[in-house]
Amino acid sequence: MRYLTAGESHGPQLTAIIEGLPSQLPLGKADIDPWLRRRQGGYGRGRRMVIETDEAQVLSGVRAGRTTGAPVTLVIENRDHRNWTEIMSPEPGGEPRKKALTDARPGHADLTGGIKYRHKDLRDVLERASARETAARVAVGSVALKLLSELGVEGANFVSSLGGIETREAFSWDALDAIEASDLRTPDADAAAQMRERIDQAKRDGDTLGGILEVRFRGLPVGLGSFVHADRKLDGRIAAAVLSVQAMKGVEIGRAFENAVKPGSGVHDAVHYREGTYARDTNGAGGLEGGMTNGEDLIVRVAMKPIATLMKPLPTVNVVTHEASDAARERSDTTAVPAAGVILQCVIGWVLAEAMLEKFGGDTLPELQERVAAARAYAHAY
Ligand code: EPS
Repeated sequence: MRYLTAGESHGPQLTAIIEGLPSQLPLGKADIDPWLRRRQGGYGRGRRMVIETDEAQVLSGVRAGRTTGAPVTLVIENRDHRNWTEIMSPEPGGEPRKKALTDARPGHADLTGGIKYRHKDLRDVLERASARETAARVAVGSVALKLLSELGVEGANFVSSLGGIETREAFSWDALDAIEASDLRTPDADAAAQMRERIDQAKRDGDTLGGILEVRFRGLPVGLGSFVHADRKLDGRIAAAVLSVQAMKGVEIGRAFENAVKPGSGVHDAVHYREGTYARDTNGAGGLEGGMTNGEDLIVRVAMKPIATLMKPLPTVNVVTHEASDAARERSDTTAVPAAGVILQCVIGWVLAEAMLEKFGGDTLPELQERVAAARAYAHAY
């Protein structure tokens, strides 16, 4: 299974093509659009999210509510494009450029991207570097999550900390509704109130905030991924997917950084045999051993840096005049930490769905379901 996305932040649309999905997967807008809306949410987002009401058009590969096995094309319209038609036009001309960006923002792709692709209007960089692109990856990931749900796998994402304020309540699968209802994607109402205050303060200061996200999956069969070769290790593939999301700078499986300071006896999960199968009472490994799922919940924690566009800008250099200047101020978010969890669940879901298809194959969902059920029975009785 593979996918490609295309589209600029203020171009007409975002486009994604998914190839290799099994046929007979029930799929429609109702499986995709709620994920797009979730991605748009969260306290601290900017005005762009008021302009957009993201929804996907399904343009190929699905008939009568089921995948056919052909490539699936998804399109998300950028409503804001109507304000940018001339600026974003592919036709020659348009010099001098309107809304040209020349004061490179520290921490953004602007300066390095300008040098690499030889642009002096850094809008040619930022339009594709923008986190707007994650809308396409969420649409793609929502299809993967649908496939996983048909195979008995469920995911969750929540904000573990934001702007230095920590969620103190331990995660529970029973807290999914509370997380969903929270504009900070945390079940801890006290922490959420403090996070809102911190975001309001950052907004007043013209500043931005990062945080730590946690994504979990349960119901994964034993043995997705492999230990036999570097590029098949699932932890490496998950880390690559996570760090490919704009602003994600650190990833740990389970409590990796905490585990690093403990002796092995306090980290590794003892194995027992109970009621005719294997059991672990702890999950320090975060669901992965030897680059493979071990049947426990997958736990991935991710550090997001604060967004690079500051309303109280940092010093920079104008790439045309080479004079000192203030970094460009583009409309942006004070924080997108709650949205990031949604995006991360989608991109990790994609890696898991891909690993499912690698292990179990299948042109059709029923074949895949039969094979996953057989593998579960084998692992239980092993
Ligand atoms: C985003 C769209 C962007 C930004 C933000 C996220 O829209 P605009 O640039 O028109 O305001 O709100 O993008 C960034 C933080 C970034 O660095 O590019 C979105 O759809 O999530």
